[in-house]
Amino acid sequence: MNFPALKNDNLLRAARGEDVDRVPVWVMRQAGRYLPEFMEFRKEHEFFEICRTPEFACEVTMQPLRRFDLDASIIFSDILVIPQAYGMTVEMCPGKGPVFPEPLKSPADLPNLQPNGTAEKLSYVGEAITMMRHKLEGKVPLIGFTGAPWTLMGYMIEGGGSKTMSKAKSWLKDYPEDSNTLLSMLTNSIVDYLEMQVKAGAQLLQVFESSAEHLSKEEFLEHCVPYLKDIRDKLHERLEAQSIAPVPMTLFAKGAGHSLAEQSKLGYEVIGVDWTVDPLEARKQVGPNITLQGNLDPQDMYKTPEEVKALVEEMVKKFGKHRYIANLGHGITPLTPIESMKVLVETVHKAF
Ligand code: 1CP
Repeated sequence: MNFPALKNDNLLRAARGEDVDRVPVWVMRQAGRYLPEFMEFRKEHEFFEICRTPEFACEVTMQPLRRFDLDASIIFSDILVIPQAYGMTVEMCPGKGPVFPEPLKSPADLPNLQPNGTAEKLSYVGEAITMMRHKLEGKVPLIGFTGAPWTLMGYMIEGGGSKTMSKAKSWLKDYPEDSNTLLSMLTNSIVDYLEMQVKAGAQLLQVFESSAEHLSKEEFLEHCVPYLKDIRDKLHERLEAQSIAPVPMTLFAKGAGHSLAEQSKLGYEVIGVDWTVDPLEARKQVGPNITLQGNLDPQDMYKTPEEVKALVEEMVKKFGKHRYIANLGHGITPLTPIESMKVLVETVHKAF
């Protein structure tokens, strides 16, 4: 595709276990609601209009990079574009988050889903990725992403965010075969979607299993892990068959700190951890050949700059310079002071 040469490859080197000049840092949801320029942009444009218009998606992806010395960009989109591609309506309600007016009520609704051609229907994400690679001029790598099967299933059944994912969890128990059908359907679509993102220019892929937090360890191992492994293995097979080099992959299973050893065996180069996990314990669980990403509590960003600095210093010291990508333990929240982002990024960079 003839993209501009990469100038700062610390993120990719960290993911591959190579030496870095400085610890790379980026922030989940780094584009978005805590930035006044994003809020201004949102006044003019509906959320999914931004996702579907490559120029707009690139503008919003660029916003945090103009303010902070970040080591990665992540393409602006949402995990819920896959359910949309299946024909489900998803509305983004300001202050409330995503809403599905017609969620899946029972397995009888499954035949209404239209999984064929998901990657083609989401070609606008690929166009945004390709455009962004050029606009970045090689400044930092570009991350592509997807929701993981269980997390997407949860939203499709609950009809939006949920404190408990209780309806979706009932499906796992009451309709095990239909749940497997849905999770497998999503797995196949995700592989197609990620393949398309790599071809479009994504340089690292993050898989968000954000709703793992609602499952027990046993449930996570049964309903998430096999599909997460499939995604990685099938994507690699697919790329290899076309002689396309694979890109590093990150698995972020929020609330699954109970299964880091199991996660480390799935073939992902990077494992993201939330703030409930102690960095030293995480390293013990995943061993030396995995890169860890995380894990400041997003709530800590509301503390004073001095406190944020001290917490970040402690975090980076515990993770160490090698095989580490600094991040929050989940997405940045809307009222976070901008100053905290500056302190986070600067403190990480000064650490070693
Ligand atoms: O900057 C970036 O990180 C890229 C953009 C991005 C990403 C990676 C957005 C934009 N969403 C996501 C992923 C995403 N979306 C996840 C996985 C990460 C996570 O766990 O936070 C999830 C669960 C969603 C679903 C979603 N979309 C929620 C959560 C709802 C809930 O309570 O469960 C919300 C609030 C959204 C809306 C959204 N997505 C992104 C932004 C900037 C926003 C705010 C919407 C707005 O502008 O009105």
